[in-house]
Amino acid sequence: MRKILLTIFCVIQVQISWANDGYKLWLQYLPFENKAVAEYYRDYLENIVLIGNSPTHSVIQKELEIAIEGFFDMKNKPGINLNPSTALVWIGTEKELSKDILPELQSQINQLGDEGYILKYLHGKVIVTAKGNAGLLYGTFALLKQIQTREKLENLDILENPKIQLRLLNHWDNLNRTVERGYSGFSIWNWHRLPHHIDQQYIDYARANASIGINGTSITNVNANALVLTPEYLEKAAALADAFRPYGIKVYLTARFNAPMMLDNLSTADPLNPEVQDWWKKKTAEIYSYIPDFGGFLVKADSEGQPGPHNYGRTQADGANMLADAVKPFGGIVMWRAFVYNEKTPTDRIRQAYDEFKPLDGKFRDNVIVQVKNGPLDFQPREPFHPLFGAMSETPLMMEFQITKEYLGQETHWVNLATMWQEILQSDTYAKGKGSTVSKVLDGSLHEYKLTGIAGVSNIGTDRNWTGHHTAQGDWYSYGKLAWNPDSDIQKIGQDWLKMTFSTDSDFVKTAQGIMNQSYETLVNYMTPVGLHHIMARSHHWGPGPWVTGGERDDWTATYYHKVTKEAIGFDRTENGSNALAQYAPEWKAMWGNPETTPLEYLLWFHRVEWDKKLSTGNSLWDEIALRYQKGVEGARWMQSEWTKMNGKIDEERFSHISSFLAIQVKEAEWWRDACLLYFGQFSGIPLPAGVEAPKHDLNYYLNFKRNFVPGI
Ligand code: BDP
Repeated sequence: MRKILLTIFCVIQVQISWANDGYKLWLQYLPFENKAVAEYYRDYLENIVLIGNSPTHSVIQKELEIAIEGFFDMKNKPGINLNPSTALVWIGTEKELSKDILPELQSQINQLGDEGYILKYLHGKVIVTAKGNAGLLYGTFALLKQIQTREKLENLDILENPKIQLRLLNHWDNLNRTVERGYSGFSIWNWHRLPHHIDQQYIDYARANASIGINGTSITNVNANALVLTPEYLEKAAALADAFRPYGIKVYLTARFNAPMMLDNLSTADPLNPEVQDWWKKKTAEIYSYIPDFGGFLVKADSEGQPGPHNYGRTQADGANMLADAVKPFGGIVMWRAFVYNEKTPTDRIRQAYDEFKPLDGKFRDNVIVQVKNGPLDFQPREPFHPLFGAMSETPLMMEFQITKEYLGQETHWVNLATMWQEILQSDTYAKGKGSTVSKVLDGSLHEYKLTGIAGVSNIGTDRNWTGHHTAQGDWYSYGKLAWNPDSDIQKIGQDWLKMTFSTDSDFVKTAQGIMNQSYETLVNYMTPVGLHHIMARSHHWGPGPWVTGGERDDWTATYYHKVTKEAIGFDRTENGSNALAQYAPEWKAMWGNPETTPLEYLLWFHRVEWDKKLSTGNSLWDEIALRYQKGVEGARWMQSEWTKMNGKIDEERFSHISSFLAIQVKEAEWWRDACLLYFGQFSGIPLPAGVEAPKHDLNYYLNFKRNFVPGI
C-alpha cells in the first residue's frame, strides 16, 4: 500500500491573473479570492492522503497537485509526505480504505456501481471512496469541484452513480484533420505524429472529460474512412487509447460499412455473406490486438451517401448484428445510428427513421444500441423529441446530441445548449403513461434496457480555448453532466461551470447565468421562430437561406420544409399531410394535431397556417413571425449589454473575446431577421408590424451574400 500525503507550506497570496486564454477550461483552479477562504481549504488541501497504486492513482495525484498549485501561490508547490497521521482527506477505493473507516460506510458502498463514488465527511475527515479506480477519479474531481465552487466540506454526504452507462463524445474528425461541422480549428488528433508523440493536449482532453464523467470517445467521423481500420491507423488509435485508459475513457471507431471491399477487395459487403462476416471477425480481432479494451463501432449506414445494408436488400438489424457478432467475444458494442433517410423514399424525411427502425424493434443483438438524434430532422434550433424515443421497448436507444453548433450560429453565437437538451430530456413520450420522459428512456428505467448510452458530437478543435467561443466550453461541460444524470438541474450545472471557469463572484455568476438562460429562446427567435426549420444556407449551414431550393436533393432545401405560398406557410404533418404526427403518442397527437392547441414553438413544424390567421397571442401569423424575429435581435442586444457590465469582473482576455463574439452574434441576428422577413414578406405581402425595424438592405443583397471557405464542411 502506497500512501501519499500532499502537504503545502505556503503563505497565501491572492493573485488575479489578467491574461487567460481559456485553455484550462473549467479546471482553472483559480486562486482563492481572499485569505479566509484560502485558510479554510488549506487545512484540507495540505493534508490529503491518497492510498493505492495504479495509473489512475497517479493521475489523481497529479490532478491534486495541479489544483493545489492553482489555488495557492505557484511558488509554494506541494511537498510529499509519507506520514498520513494528520490526514484530513482520505482518498482510496473500498479495498484501500482503512479498516476503521470502512464499516461505517459499508452500507453506502454497497449502493455503488463500478463508476460511482462517495464523498463523505466523517469524524473530522473527508472521505473519497469508490469501488473502482474510475469512480475514485470521479470522486476526486467532485471534491475539487466542491472547492472550486466554494462549498463547505463539513456538509459532504454525496453518493453518486452515473445513470447512463456509455457517455461518449463523437468526433466528426477526418484523418486529414479537418472536422466535419467543426468550427474550432482542426482536429486535435495529430495522426501524422502519432503513435510516437502523445501531445499534452490529449492528456488535458482526458482530464477534462474525466472531470465530467465522460467514459468513451469515438475519434473519427461517422462519414467514415475505412483507412482507420488498417494497421497504420490502428497503431495510432492504440496510442490514444493508452493515453486515455488511466482516465477511464475507452476508444471507439467508426466503421465504414463497405470496408471489406475497400480494404481487401471483397466483391460485396453484404452482411449475410459468410466471407464478409468472417472479414469483420478477423478485423475486429486485429483491432483488439492493438486496443485490448476497444469499446466498439459507431456506424452511419444508408444515409447521405454512406454504404449500408440497403445496398444488399438487407435491414439495419442485419447490418448491426453482423458487427455485433464480431465484437461480442471481446465485450464490445455497436452503436448503430438511426439517422437513415433517402431522397428517393417518397415520404416526409422526418418520418423515415421511425418507419425503418420501429418494425425492427427486438431484432437487434443485445450488444447493439441504436443511436438516435434528439429530433427527427437534424439538430435544428428547435425540434420536438424524436418519436423513436419511447417506441422501442425491446431495443436499447441512446441519444445523440450535437454539441457543435452546426445549425445554431456555429462557433460565434452564445447559446446555452443545456436549455435545449433539458427541453428534450424532459419531454414526455407517454410510452408508459404520464412521466415517461426521454430521460427515463435513456437511463434505461422505462424499458429496462440492459445497455444505456448518450453521445455528444464534439465541438472541440485546435483553437487555443478548444471550442472557439469560450462559452461553448460550457456546452461540453453540461453535456457531460447531463450524460451522467439526464435529470440534473441545469441551473446548478451552469453556476458550477461559471464559477470554475471564470469567477466565483456572485454578481458575475448571476449576470452570466441570466444571459445563458435567455440565450436559447433568443436564438430560436432570430433564426427559426414559430416552428420554422431547415431554412439555413446550403451546405455550410451558416446564416439564413429560406430561399434555398432545387439542386440535387429536395430534402436538403428550405422550400421542402416551409412550402411558402402567398396564402400560407408550414409543413402539414397531420393526417391531412405527411402524417409524421402519427408516430407520437395519442396525447401528443391530440395536442399537436390541432393548430389551436399546438404550442407556437411547433406550429409550423406540424401545420400549414395562413398568413392572416389570428394566433393565441392575438397577432396574425405574419405579425407573430416578424415580432419574434425582432425579439430575437433585441434579445441578442440585451445579452451584449448585460455582458458589458461584466467588464473588470473577469480577466480582460476572455472578457474581450466574448464581447467581440457577441457583436458578431448581434449582427448575425439582424441578418437572419432581415433576410427571412424580406424573403417571406414577398409571399405574405403584408407590411412589417410596428416595432419591427426596417431591414438594412434589400432582398437582393441577402440573396447574393456569399462567403468563401466557411468552415466545417
Ligand atoms: C448532418 C450534417 C452532416 C452529418 C450528418 C450526420 O450536416 O455533416 O454527416 O448530419 O449526422 O447534420 O451524419
